[in-house]
Parts: sequence; structure tokens; C-alpha cells
Amino acid sequence: MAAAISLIGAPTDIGAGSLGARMGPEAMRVAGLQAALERHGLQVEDLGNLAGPPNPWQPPVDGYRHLDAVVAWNQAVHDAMLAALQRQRLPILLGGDHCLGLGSISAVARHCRATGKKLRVLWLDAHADFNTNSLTPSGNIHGMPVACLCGLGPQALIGMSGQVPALNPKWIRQIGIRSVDPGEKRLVHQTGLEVFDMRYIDEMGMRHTMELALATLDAQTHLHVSFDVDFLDPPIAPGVGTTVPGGPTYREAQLCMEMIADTGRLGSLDVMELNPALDVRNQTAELAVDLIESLFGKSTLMRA
Ligand code: EXY
Ligand code: MN
Ligand code: MN
Ligand code: MN
Repeated sequence: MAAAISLIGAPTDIGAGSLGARMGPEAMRVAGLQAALERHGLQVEDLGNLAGPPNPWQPPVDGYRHLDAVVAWNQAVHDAMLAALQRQRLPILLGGDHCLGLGSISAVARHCRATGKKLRVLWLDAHADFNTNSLTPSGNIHGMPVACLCGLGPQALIGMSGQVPALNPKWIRQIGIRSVDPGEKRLVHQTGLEVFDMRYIDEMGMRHTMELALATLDAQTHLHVSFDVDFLDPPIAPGVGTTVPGGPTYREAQLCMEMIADTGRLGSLDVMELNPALDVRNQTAELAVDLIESLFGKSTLMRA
């Protein structure tokens, strides 16, 4: 029996370089996420939206835009994700920009330590999100959460899980990457992050990529998927502020989700960066719902 799901909205663009991801949670609701999952026999509760500071749209200070507000939003996300996990729920964080992956995964890391689970994180994204305040070209903290989770960042962000670093870099697999800043690239290599970039997917195919990315999962694994919708090829997913050409096609993305579903180990999910202000007739939200259905076993159910 699949875990019961809790939807948690985080309506903010506090870490982003464009405004609009604050409307992401509502767009996912309008696209029918809860009903779609319920149609597949899953039990779903919607916990509504978290609250946090407004976006003051200020320039960076010491290489960070809106650091205090980013900390406040992430703390709220951390607390809500942890509470859901402690109730044995499978939380889905509806972003909001990707800086919130930090609070979300910090909660998952804390929960895995407490329950003796082995954690694996799949980061589906066009970007590595591995900048620091000295490397960032923008100061936007949505470009930094993976580095913070690996212990590279300001104390207020790296300590959120109760242990620094929250993640061993070996627990992370990045998929779909195709835009990495020069200094960020050096840091990714230095840290030894396992990156399946688009070149790899082009050459080896999504099937082989996912087989490798999922190879170390076992019965004790909690799998967290952090899904930035800019992972997808822009023509099928225009509703995001940081599109990068050359992402996975509709079928490649479906296969990616289906192979994750087949593991049966999905324990938590982020759906991030959806920006309805840039979308066309909510199509990116509808595609995200379609892919999340696959992530929860739509195709497996059809085969049964
Ligand atoms: N690497 C660029 C920066 O740090 O400003 C762009 C980051 C975009 C991050 C999006 C959410 O994945
Ligand atoms: Mn369906
Ligand atoms: Mn991202
Ligand atoms: Mn991205």
C-alpha cells in the first residue's frame, strides 16, 4: 500500500531571479494534482500554503539576495516537511523557487537520521544549483541549495538539518544538467558530485542513465526527488523563469519518472520553479501533474 500523501504549498519566489513562482502551488492545484493522484487510488490531503515574508526584490548583499527571508521560508518548509514525515506521510512540496529544496531536504535528512534510513536524492534540473556567494553571478539563492546541503554556505542555511553537512555528496545524483557557471563547474568537480548531464543522456539514453542513478537503492532507502520544472525541454514546459534549451523530451521525462516509480522507494518530492506568469494556458502545470502521476505509478497500474 502506497504511503498517504500530503501536499504543502510554499508560495514564494524569494530565491529566484524573476517573480511568479509564488503562484506555483495554486497552478498545480488548478491543474488537478490532488484529484489526479486520488484517481490512482492514493490518499491525498492538501495542507494548504505556508506563510513567510514578502519578496522585497533587493540587490545582493555579500553575494546573497534576501538571505534573511530565504532562511525564514526554508525554516517554515523544513518544519512542515518534517511534521508530515513524522506522521508517516509522503510530503510533496509545491514551490515556490528551488531555494526551498534546502529546507525540504534538510527535513528529510533529519528524518532519515532519526529512523535509520539510507537517503538518496535525485536532483532533476537544468542547473547544478551548486553556487556559493563568491561564485554566484546573480546572488539568487535558488542557484545555491545543493552546495548548502553539502555544507558550503552560510551557517543559517547549512545547519538546518541539525548536522553539517546535511548530505554526503555521494548521496546525490543530478540529472538533466546543461547550464553550470564556470566557478560552479569547478566546485562540482572538486566535490565529486555525480552528474548525468544532457550530453550523457544524449549518448547513453534515459534508460541507462536512470539505471545507474538508481543503482544503489535498497529496501532501507528513502528516495527524495527534487524536480525543478526547468529540467524539461522549454517547448513543452515554458512556465519557468530559467529555461535552458535541450532538455529531456516528453517521453524521456516520462521514462525517468516511471523508472523512479518502479523502485517503490519514493519517500518525498519537491516540485519547484513553476512560474504561471510565464506559462501558456497552465500547460507546464498540467505536464507536471502528468509526470507526477507517472512518478506514483500510473503506467505500472495500467500494465497490471
Ligand atoms: N546558475 C545561475 C545562478 O546561480 O544565478 C542560474 C541558477 C538557476 C537556478 C534554477 C533553479 O534551478
Ligand atoms: Mn490519470
Ligand atoms: Mn533548480
Ligand atoms: Mn533549474
